[in-house]
Amino acid sequence: MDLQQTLGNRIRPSLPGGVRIYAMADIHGRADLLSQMLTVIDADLARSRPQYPIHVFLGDYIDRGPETCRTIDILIRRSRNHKMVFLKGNHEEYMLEVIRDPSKLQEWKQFGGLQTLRSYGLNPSLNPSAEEQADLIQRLIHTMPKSHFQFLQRLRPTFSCGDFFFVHAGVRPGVPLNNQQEHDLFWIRDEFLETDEDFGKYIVHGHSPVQVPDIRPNRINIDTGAYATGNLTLLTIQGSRMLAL
Ligand SMILES: [Mn+2]
Repeated sequence: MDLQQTLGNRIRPSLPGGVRIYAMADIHGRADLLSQMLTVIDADLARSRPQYPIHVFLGDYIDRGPETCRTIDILIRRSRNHKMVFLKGNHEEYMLEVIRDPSKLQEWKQFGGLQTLRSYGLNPSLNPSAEEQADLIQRLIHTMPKSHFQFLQRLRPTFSCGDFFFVHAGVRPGVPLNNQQEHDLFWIRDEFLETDEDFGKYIVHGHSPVQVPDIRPNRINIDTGAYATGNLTLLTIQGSRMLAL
């Protein structure tokens, strides 16, 4: 892709020397695609031998796809010997919300929570009563490995490196990057997607599926709807070069 053409007169964003970032968004339980991509990264690491490789995941690891549990396992295991940054998506925020308040279970099911429950071996009935809902969440809490809870609780809202700013959904126009509300960072769509405001950093995000990575003067969207399309995009950034695969 020709970023320079897209950028016009804006300055090309760049990373500090030696840093190579591998970014992925919206895995949504597709552990199969994640594993494939990690193999691609391993080959790239062996070939390019960057000084400071960093994996950045833009959130929405869970729901919709069939393998939430295995997805989180793979990420936790790999983070033991790789530098990895895990951002929070709206789905993880909602799951933590359901654990606090089981009455939100019905709504969670509407955006793919059922697949998450199933991946942990739970099988709720079609219309569970309030009592069943509370019981189900209790069972989820007991079934989920502690490490998975920690993973969910430690997710960060944003990550910034050099001229790049990584976030799940986007940022609110007109608000400085260091003063954004979490709800916007995890959920925002139109107000962010429609603006060409220069945010001071180049925004790398997911959350709003596109057919191919959408590169704009102020942002790049790498959510290619993996759970439905089978296309998980890997964005590699080094210096001021970006490569989407
Ligand atoms: Mn999302």
